Amino acid sequence: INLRTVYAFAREMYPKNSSTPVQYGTAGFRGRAEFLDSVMYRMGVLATLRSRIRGGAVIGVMVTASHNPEPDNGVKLIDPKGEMLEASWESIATDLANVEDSELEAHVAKIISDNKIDVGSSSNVFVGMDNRYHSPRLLKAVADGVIALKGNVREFGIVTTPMLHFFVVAANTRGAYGQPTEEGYYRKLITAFETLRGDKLENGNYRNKLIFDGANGVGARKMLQFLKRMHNSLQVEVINKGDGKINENCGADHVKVKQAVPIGMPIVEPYTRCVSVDGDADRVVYFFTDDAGHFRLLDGDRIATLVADYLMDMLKRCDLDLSMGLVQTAYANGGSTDYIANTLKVPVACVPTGVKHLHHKALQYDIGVYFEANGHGTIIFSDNAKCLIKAQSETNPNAKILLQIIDLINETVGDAISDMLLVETILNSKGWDVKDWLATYDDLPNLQLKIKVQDRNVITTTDAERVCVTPVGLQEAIDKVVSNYKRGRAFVRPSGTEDVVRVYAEAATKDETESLAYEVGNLVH
Ligand code: 16G
Ligand code: ZN
Repeated sequence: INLRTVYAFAREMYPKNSSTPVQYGTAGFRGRAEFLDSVMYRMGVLATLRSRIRGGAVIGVMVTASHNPEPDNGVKLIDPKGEMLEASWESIATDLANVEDSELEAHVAKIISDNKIDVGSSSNVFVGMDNRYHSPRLLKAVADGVIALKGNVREFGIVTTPMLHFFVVAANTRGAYGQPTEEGYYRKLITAFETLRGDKLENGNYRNKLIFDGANGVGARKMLQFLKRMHNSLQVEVINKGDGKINENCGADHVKVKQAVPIGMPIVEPYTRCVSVDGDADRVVYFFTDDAGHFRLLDGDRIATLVADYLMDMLKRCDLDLSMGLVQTAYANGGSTDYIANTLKVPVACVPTGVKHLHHKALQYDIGVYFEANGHGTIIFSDNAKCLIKAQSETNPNAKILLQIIDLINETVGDAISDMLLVETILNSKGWDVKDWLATYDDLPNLQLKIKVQDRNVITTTDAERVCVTPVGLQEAIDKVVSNYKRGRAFVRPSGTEDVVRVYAEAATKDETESLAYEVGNLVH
């Protein structure tokens, strides 16, 4: 390998055009697309080196800015087991993205020698992108980074983030997880879903019909592909298919944060199940309008509790004694946490924001259910759990069902469509509609604020972001305010994806929640 090529490519095609430092954050690099070409190219380089360090295992690179507005784009790396890039490599990624073009050659050489990378060994990188108009250009930059270091690159074109995770794991497990192709992905999920559903398309209060808000993103396209291949097992009306701007007034983030229906909603009967995903389809929330015309949200906490309840029941029916735990973040509604601890009686853990933290904690259980309130999450089963369930399925029909449930779940990362098919399966099996689901517990009113400050990093936190360490005195002031509110809870944390500080508040009533949020917000200014 001639590292001069790495520099030559960079200088000719992907020169660094911004002096503002960038940081590999909660979900990789994000920002305005016009400043990302050099970052993408360098991440192609980095993925190639990372694959070599991991003995040639496939590394994924996804070009997307998820729920961000259309002018933004971003990139995240996927490790061989489908997990987010190992934390210790985040700083390597940050440093590489920030060096000047003239230092690039020497910097790459240093990464190679520091990590004792055999540059002659094989390297394999999968790349995918969302449907933003600048994604193809940026994807080419990633691919060129791989080529510059003589790695093998396989381009999957427009795919959801969870599909790319699926392909990476499928390839690295040599097909044991599924085939690393788009058809392989559809086949695995649809087969499991339709086997579970059988010919019982409706049951009790459950109706086989829903509205799907695709956020004008990849999720819309892929849902349509699912429907083409399904045998009418689910009737889905897809809205925000891609004619409008990605995530604009639609999608899971809009619905969750604004607590309002997306643009483009058809007129439907009250209590019609509606689903929103985000721009790269790794988040999902449900919502509906009741007969008084009120918007009602069923968010990630609801999905987690529904799934945990169902799995607990299945384990009993399978006569299996496996440990199960539920992982949340500080954004989980206090109502859900109480319900999990007191009614479901499932151990519940709280970790910092970001899928990698939730995933990591969930690995500690035989069955780990993790969801962020924003709808990002999945369920993971340990090898031990899978073995025991498989053995039990020889004699126990419920264990057979559980095996199909495992196939339906994309364990590699939160997958909006897979999560949705799971929720549909559970609601159908319980004979529930959204009203029954919402009745399981009451959410506390809650509110989030964004506050612009000079330097958001002066705020540091501990205890899963629930307690501020700096600036000194801030936490005491928050505690004092919170103590005046019935069922009050509030925290502040610097965002990992935007240049703002976020405030979260919940309390017994809507008015109190608003006043608590603004009081805490004022402490931050
Ligand atoms: C990223 C995270 C998401 C988290 C969000 C918080 C991943 C793949 N994505 O989108 O899980 O909820 O950041 O954003 O980890 P914030 O730090 O701006 O509040
Ligand atoms: Zn996303």
